[in-house]
Amino acid sequence: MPENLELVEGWVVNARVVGRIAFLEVIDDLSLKPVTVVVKRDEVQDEVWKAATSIKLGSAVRIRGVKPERVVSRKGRELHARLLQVLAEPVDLLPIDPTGKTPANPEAYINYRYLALRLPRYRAIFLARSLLMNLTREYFYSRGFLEVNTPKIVGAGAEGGATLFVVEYFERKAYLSQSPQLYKQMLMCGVPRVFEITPYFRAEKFSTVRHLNESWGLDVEMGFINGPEDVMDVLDDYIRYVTRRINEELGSTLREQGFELLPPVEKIPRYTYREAVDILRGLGFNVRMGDDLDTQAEKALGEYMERQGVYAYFITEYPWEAKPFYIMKSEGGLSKSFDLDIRGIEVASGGQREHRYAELLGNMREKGLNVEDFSFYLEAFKYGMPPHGGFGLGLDRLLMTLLGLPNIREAVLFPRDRFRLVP
Ligand code: AMO
Repeated sequence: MPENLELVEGWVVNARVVGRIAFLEVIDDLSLKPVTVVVKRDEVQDEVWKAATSIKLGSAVRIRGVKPERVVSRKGRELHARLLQVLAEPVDLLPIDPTGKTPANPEAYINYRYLALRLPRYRAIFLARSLLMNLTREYFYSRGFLEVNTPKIVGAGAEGGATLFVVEYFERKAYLSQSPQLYKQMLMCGVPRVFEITPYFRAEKFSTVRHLNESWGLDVEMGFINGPEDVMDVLDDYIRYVTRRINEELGSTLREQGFELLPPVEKIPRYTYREAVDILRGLGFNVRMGDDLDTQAEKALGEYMERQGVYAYFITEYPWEAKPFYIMKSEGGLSKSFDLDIRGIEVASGGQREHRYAELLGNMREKGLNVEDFSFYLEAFKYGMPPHGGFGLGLDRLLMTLLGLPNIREAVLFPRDRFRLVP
């Protein structure tokens, strides 16, 4: 084999022959643009020319060749082939056009995600997702948070019984974890700051563009806080960090692909629930104090904020009755809670927790919970549990709002919804 040959391995997404030259576009590494492989009749042996001119789109190939001194291809990378090996040919019609010219049925992009990943749009989404995960780890790791992994098969749920998936666990009934809530709080009795990147399993019967039955979240919990503001400060800084870094690292790529990438976020404004209700009433919504804000109201509030140039905002001090038992009460029936909304979609929620044993028991009884089911959790509140708080953030939703995706299913490789269990 001649010296100094470069190697390209990947899939042929486009091919054409012009006289005595064949051009193959091959997607090889994680870049969005293919490398143009130029095969010249006079530079290669007969079988290479034959393979290049009869190649089936979608084939997996291994090519060796030389890089030209001057690149002519507008896509920026070029290789002049010497050797070409077809490793695998499609044996059926491709359900997604590899050239991207003919759009497929929208379901095909989910059913054949691996083929969709050969297209620049889907590569870009999942490059952004991978970067988001990395930045998230890096952010919390470098700020003294312990990364933890809590059980996903559990004996009790924190977010309401109706949305638990039941699992057969030998002679007993168990559930898939809705969130690490109970465990991350218990850990506050031993370490000051934790985070977890985790799946949430929720048996919600919704069929919306923002709900999945298996979604991925970022859970954060911090001890020794002075109030929910300390937690919001961290979440605010994290959002500023990831929006800035994603803009720096993938901004032009994502915009080129047509995504309406969220610009770097500045300090996130905080509105109380009462203020949000007043704004909504001003917009003609009939919201009663105490109501949770529904999707329509959230959306309208998002549009209102966007008109003021605000994409991300906190809504604080929800009525306690609209919040889970673990959230600390505050005066006037309110709570030390917050939600973070981006572009009119709830992306995170959290708050200060009730860390006092007696008050926590009271909260649980008020919400009608069977205290015995939670005794393992309550134990941790007997041995010096400090004031603490945290949040849970939907990473799929964050990616969706960052890129302006119309549907959360686009942000997940193999989404799980009520009707979708395969692939
Ligand atoms: P919550 O139930 O609000 O809070 O969930 C936190 C965030 O997770 C995301 N999320 C979902 N994303 C997609 N599909 C779903 N079905 C789904 N459910 C939730 C949302 C939501 O804001 N334990 C608390 C958090 C805390 O207080 O620390 C909790 O689970 O973006």
